[in-house]
Amino acid sequence: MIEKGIMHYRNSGALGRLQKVFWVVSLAVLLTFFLPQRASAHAQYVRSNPPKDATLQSGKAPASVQVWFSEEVEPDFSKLEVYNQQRQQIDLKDSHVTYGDQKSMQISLPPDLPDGPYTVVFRNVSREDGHSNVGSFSFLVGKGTLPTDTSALISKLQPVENFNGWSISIRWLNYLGVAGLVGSLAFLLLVWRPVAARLFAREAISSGLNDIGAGIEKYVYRVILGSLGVLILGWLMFLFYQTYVVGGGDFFQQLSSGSWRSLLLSSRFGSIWLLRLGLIVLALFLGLSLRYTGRKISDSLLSWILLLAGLGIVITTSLNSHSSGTAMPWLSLPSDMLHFGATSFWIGGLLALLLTILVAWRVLKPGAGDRTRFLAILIPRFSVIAGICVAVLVITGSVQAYFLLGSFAAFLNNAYGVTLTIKLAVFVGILVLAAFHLLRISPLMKRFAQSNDEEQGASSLVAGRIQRAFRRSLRGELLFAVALLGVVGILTSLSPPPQGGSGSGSIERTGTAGDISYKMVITPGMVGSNTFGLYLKDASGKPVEKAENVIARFTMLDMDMGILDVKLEPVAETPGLYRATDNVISMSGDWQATLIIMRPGVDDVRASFKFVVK
Ligand code: HEM
Ligand SMILES: [Cu+2]
Repeated sequence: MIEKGIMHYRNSGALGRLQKVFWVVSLAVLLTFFLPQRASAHAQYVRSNPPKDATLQSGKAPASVQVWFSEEVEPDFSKLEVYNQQRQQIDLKDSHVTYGDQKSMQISLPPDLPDGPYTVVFRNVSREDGHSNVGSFSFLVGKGTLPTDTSALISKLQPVENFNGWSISIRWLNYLGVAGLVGSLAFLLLVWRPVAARLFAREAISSGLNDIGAGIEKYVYRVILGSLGVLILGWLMFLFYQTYVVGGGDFFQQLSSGSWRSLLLSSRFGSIWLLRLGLIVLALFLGLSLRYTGRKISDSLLSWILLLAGLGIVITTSLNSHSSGTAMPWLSLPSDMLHFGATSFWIGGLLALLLTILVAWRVLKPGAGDRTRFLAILIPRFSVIAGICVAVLVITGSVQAYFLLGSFAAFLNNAYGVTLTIKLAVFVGILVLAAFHLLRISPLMKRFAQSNDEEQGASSLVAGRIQRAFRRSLRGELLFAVALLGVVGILTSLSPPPQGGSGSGSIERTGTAGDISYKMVITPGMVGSNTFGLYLKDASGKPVEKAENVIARFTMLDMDMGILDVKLEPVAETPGLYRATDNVISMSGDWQATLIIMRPGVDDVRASFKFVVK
């Protein structure tokens, strides 16, 4: 019976419009992925001097080591250390952020360092999102082999896995608190006010409008105070959690160490934390004054200021998110703010909508048609706001995904991408329910509201049954939404996948030279010192070990700089690999490399390729 009634009044016009919107949005999303890719993630290793895996000439150990990261790092909570083959720390313990470049760190080495392999380990905390990262790389002075296992050195730095239950639940609490505060308030101001006016003007319900209004005010007030409580709890936990992240080691030991004080006073995280604390206190003050001056929330200037404070809290969340560490923060930051703002309006609004119906159902008795006419005015108004939020979420979400994933493959080939895909699946589930409310229930209620027919009118049994189904599926929608925020807590605890392209990585070329097939890797492929690794195989697939002389000859194509030869030396532990570190790449632009391979008793072979240095 319900199904039949619903099918009968199916609104195909709105559905058609929704489909068009869907295709336009999908196309827009698709197009963004054809744009060039950019690097991002936590503060990752980008390049260094000496470069990773460099082989330096005997007796030419560097006087210092410099490392560049993909994001700015917290000076007080980031460090480098350098170890020799015996795992003794040999640096001068003066590790510091490079003056004028927050993305780079330096450390000095003692003079007359003996030949041998050295390993640099780093532990940093990103200034952008507060995540910590540890890693290592090695270089070789003179002959020898590069260390292959540096895990013992890394574990000395007490790495913190950013992905853990604390991080996820703190973020979840924060999302719930902001959504409750901002969304319920926005509902009262933007949905309930006009709806109440319309109910009154059209005399849609026989009596009880004031009772409903008072009931909603009471509930929303409780939601606001409850949300503020959740926010305070979440924000205190965040401070303790971040203390643990920057210090590493044992959670409770860090709590009692008092290092949270220096974190508060000398890190970007600390400034944002204090700013947000101020906003929460302001919101609490405004909320309490609303109460004690006896004002109606829906009818007071204070409420608008409270809403602004809530949006301020939204902004502090974005400032501390991955979107503040992208290559274009001026675009991704506002986009993230809109994303989280729309989330809050929508999900907090859903909660307030459910509470409103709960209150109204107590006041409005069944059988009079009041409930039908009430919903016929309430649902469309809420749908306008929810529809705008969904559109904003899809557009800004796509912008975020473009910056943080960079390719379609990244939706599936790493934990971050898979989590985002799961989030989208939950989102689609919510959308199905929302579309059901917007396209089926809402038109039906409007239709029923216009008639007093016993079978198909405002007070009919069918109307009552559809309303019960509606309340159930609305509760389902809210549950899904709360779960979705949990998935987002997981998402923002994970590291977005590292991306290739400019800023990190290396230049790779493969090809053939006579009977030899080669693979050349230039790391980091930027102006300055580079490591050239050339791997050679003969026609039968065996590594070429007996080359007398392997030369990489470089010419700058944009400007005459002459011919620059680099002699590549065989690497003992890897047959077929020839390597050298050199700073021939002295300017950006188009370069050509010619590989010349000389073997005894065979003609020399050559191959050339071009590459671009940014
Ligand atoms: C097409 C749909 C969507 C896409 C592509 C998308 C994508 C993203 C991405 C890439 C992030 C960045 C996460 C990070 O900082 O590492 C994000 C954050 C977030 N998303 Fe979405 N999202 C979508 C829809 C939604 C929906 C429907 C909701 C909630 C109802 C939502 C809530 C959030 C929240 C709360 C954040 C965290 C913001 C922050 O920490 O600053 N998203 N989203
Ligand atoms: Cu991160």
